[in-house]
Amino acid sequence: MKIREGELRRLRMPLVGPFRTSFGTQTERDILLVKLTGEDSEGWGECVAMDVPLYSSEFVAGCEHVIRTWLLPLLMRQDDVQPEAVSELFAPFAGNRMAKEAVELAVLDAELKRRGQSLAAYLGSVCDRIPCGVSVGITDTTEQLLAQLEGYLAQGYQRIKLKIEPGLDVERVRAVREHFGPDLRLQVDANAAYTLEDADHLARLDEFGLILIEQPIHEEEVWAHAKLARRLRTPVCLDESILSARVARECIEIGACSIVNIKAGRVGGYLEAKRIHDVCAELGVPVWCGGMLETGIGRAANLALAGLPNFTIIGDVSASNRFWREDITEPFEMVDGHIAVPTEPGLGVTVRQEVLDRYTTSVERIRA
Ligand code: OSB
Ligand code: MG
Repeated sequence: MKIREGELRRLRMPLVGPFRTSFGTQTERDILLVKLTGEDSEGWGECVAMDVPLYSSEFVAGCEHVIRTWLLPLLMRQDDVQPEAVSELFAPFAGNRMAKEAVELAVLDAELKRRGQSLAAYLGSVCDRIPCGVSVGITDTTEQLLAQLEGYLAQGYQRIKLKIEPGLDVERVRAVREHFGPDLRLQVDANAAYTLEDADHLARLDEFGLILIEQPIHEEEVWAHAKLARRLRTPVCLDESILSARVARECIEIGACSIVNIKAGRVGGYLEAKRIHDVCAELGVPVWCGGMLETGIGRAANLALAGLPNFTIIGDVSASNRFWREDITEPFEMVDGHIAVPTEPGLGVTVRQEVLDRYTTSVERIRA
């Protein structure tokens, strides 16, 4: 496929409610979309970078700059672009994985539409629907947290992830356990808010039967995670630290984690995400699909990925209305605690132009 035109579009979309993590509170999302047009096909990609570099070093304006200045011009100089060649084409540029992922996803969508194949079938999905979990932000009070969980469980969510931070951890988890009982599937995510010094404190979570604790320590301290893992009964899962299949293998081999959160944006694309899935399967480590407050575009791709066979832990796969009053594609709805995996070619979603235009703050077109 020859790429004729690239479109970079920024959106500002309000969240249905504030989302607080140990690194900050979000009330809206600044989203970058990439649209690629070839001779007979077009495709969409979503960049998951946040507007401020708090979760990782990438941020949306930086991704836009990288895509506009280096990635798209290089892509548009190619006579034939195939999704399998994109990551190698971009390999000379260090890092910038979220920028690369957005472009690769648009190539995948456009090319798979030409091939008449869904992203799920292409990646090797074995499921037609995915069980739903929800990531729940830190609340001001325990009562608010319990009320929110009541609501999510009534809707059918099958697993709860609680964001935690020092001071809002053990007692919150205890309250949730006491209120909802031992059968609730429960895990926590610290977004790197602790250090190895907190090992004894974090071991107090052991009594609550958590599925896992996600990224307790700074992303660069993988050896500290290995030492922590030996002091906890709760399995340690890594998110921010896992930047590639290579890193995933190393982290597993040194014992830094026994479960992996896979987010395509964090690792540079859905093909690298699949490679991480494969490495983890080879090493006997279960994986689950993370999320980054995606619109229907990124959500469709996550559903396709989450259907791979080693996604044996319920992920942050939630319905469109978890974050949005109105989605820019047809909304993903949860039925009996599951969301159906799109089956149409490519991402299998249609962008609603009228909704898109209402949330758009800027559009830039780049021609070959
Ligand atoms: O650490 O998993 C995380 C959202 C933004 C940045 C980091 C994380 C998250 C979430 C939300 O937990 C997951 C979702 O999109 O449902
Ligand atoms: Mg996380």
